[in-house]
Amino acid sequence: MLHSDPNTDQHREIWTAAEARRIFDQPLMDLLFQAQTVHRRHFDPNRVQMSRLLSIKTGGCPEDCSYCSQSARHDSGLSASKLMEVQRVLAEARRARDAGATRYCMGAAWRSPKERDMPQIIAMIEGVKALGMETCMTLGMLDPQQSRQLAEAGLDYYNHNIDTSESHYGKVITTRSFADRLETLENVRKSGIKVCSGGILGLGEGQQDRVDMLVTLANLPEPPDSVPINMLIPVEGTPLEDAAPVDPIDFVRTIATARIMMPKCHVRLSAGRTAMSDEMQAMCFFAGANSIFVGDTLLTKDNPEEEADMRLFAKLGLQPMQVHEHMPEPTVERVQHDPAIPILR
Ligand code: SAM
Ligand code: DTB
Ligand code: SF4
Repeated sequence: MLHSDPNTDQHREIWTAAEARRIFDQPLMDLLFQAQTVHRRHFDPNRVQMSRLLSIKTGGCPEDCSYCSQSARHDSGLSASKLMEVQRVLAEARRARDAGATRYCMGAAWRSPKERDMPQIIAMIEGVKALGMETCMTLGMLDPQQSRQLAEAGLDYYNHNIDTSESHYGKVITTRSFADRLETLENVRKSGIKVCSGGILGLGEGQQDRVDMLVTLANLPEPPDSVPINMLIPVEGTPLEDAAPVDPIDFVRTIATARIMMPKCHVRLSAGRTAMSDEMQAMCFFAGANSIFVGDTLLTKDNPEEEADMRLFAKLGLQPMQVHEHMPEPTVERVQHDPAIPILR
């Protein structure tokens, strides 16, 4: 549905849950074709952005997210660590850059950062930027002043996931609300940092929750620049250790729907790739995913080895996306059997 925005006087798409559900429920071949068509309008379909994660402060988190290995309330066997030294972070970032990552994402198991940690955090942002990489952080909730401090330090992205639909949220996390998450996203956006926000599939949610999560993201005052779609990595000792696995086709449908609803964002095929076949990942890329985490560890759990990803990229003819790479203006051709559908090369 098109609405006019009173602030900018421009028309923008505001999605209803029913419209989004119609997209999600289409026959799979129609959904994939639509998603790939939208994808080609805005991106080179053979380029995938590569981000590298580092846990700069692991475990001991006061929040009760029922999927997470790092919550102090679950017994996942993880030992908590203090905030990492800046020089160690920079050494790791340099290694990631040399292995092809263009964005460095630093994550801390905090409810929100403390004032005393800010100088160290700022030094990490400045140091990673000096290596020529894009910077991303995920540190929990931010107030307006903290967002401004990070923006002034030059932070490019802030990751803060809404995780699931508003109605399923309370079954997964009780120590902070869905509204708290949206408030941090608003503070981040107003400070000028680009928003990275998505969620997890496999938390016991239904199809409508998946669609509703995408509706919330797409209807933010500005859609996020990056949308990570994680597949739950079941962690022993957490309440979700025995959660039912996600149907791979439903996962692909969610990626495709995200691509169609947020055409210009980077849709990241995030946690859970070690449990995905090459074929499933290929379908996710065809559905419009164009970003991944590389390196054999995410924050605390496994990710595919570098060699496995290199083999996959070679098999699929995929290339890494460079920093600030933009799509050249596409040439529009029309398919013979259906003149309404543009094909872009
Ligand atoms: N503490 C910060 C926060 O929650 O905003 C940042 C770190 S937190 C680990 C980042 C995100 O990782 C979560 O929002 C969640 O979406 C994802 N995540 C955590 N554990 C996961 C798991 N076991 N499987 C899949 N995704 C997970
Ligand atoms: C996101 O959406 N996924 C990443 C990143 N943002 C910070 C984290 C995935 C964590 C997977 C579980 C772990 O490694 O502990
Ligand atoms: Fe803490 Fe983030 Fe894990 Fe929740 S997801 S327990 S906030 S580290």
